[in-house]
Amino acid sequence: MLEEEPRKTGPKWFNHKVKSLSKGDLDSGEHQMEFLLTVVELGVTLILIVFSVVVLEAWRRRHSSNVSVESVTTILEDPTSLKQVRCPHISDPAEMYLSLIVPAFNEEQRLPAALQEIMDYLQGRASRDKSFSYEVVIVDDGSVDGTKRVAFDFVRKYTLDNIRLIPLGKNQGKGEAIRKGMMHSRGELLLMLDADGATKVTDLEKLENQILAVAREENSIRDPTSKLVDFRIGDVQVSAFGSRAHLEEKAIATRKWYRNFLMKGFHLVVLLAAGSGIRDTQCGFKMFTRAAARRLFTNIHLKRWCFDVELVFLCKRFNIPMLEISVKWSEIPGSKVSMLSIPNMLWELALMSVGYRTGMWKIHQA
Ligand SMILES: Nc1nc2c(ncn2[C@@H]2O[C@H](COP(=O)(O)OP(=O)(O)O)[C@@H](O)[C@H]2O)c(=O)[nH]1
Ligand SMILES: [Mg+2]
Repeated sequence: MLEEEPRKTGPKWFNHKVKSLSKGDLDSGEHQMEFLLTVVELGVTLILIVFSVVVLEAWRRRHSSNVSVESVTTILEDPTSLKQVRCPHISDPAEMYLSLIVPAFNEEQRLPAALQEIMDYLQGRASRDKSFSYEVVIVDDGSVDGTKRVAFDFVRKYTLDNIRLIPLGKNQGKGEAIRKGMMHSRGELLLMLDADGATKVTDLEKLENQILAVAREENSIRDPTSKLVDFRIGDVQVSAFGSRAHLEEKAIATRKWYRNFLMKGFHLVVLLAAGSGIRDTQCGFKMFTRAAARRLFTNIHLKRWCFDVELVFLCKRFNIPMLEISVKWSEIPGSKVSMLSIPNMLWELALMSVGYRTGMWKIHQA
């Protein structure tokens, strides 16, 4: 019977291998093939590892000054007196009750209305409750429109003690802007919220009340003899994640398809990268006690859209309680998340997984 010629489909070296198989040398041919494939696999894996290590090391060097040795010397400018004011630091004791951190990138259009709503709420609350003190920290992330001017107008109107602007110079990402804002805030409680007013600012009370309840409980477990009078909310570590998970069904029906794709794909990737616990990691409305913020934001590495996932990862590492609380949410036109953000998000999550798992991203016990 005629021996069937093996099909020559591959490159020369492959056909040579196949030929050797047909000549009855099946065993040794199979072994050679396996050996070759193993070598190729090992080579590719090695190249990937070396590449990841090089990138991570470059990242670590570039950002090593972020962690703990933060630029304490950052200067704030008072647009009224034009005097320079020293920026506070998260390692200083709290000077007020609540800080609101607003990252802003090209928000000339959306910022004024959102900021006005925020200021009206804060002023109203302060006039009802004399013990309530607050500040708003706007972080301008290298905007090229009139964001800085809008922010300075508010600083002039409400004074530097109530509202301040940290300019980052060049665009660094939402995560980095929030980190900077957190690092230079004075509150016992620190809330991050978007500049477009997508969340009702009054919802902060929901997060605040739940944080207070959990913090009191944690405090009494930690020190059963302590009285509530001695208790400082900022000293207990708790985080509260605003969530739109309850709106998901309706949102899927109304949101653009790529946003749904982002959301759905994200759940899976987030689960792999940070584990379970928070259903909506990406909501731009999150509150931290000062102690929790100090620990989280002196460690965080990711600078753009996935920093929220790293926050979940770090909360778990530090055993910081995470509360997920439903908030009202309106989709405001003018979003900056686009299809182009997807590769960056995946890249950030891959970096995070490799960074922590290989120990190249160290965890500081701030
Ligand atoms: N710092 C910084 N903030 C950004 C950047 N892009 C968007 N933001 C801010 O992140 C918040 C949410 O942005 P938005 O585009 O509305 O995102 P979405 O609501 O998730 O679609 C707003 O406060 C933006 O100003 C950026 O590159 N850097
Ligand atoms: Mg938005």
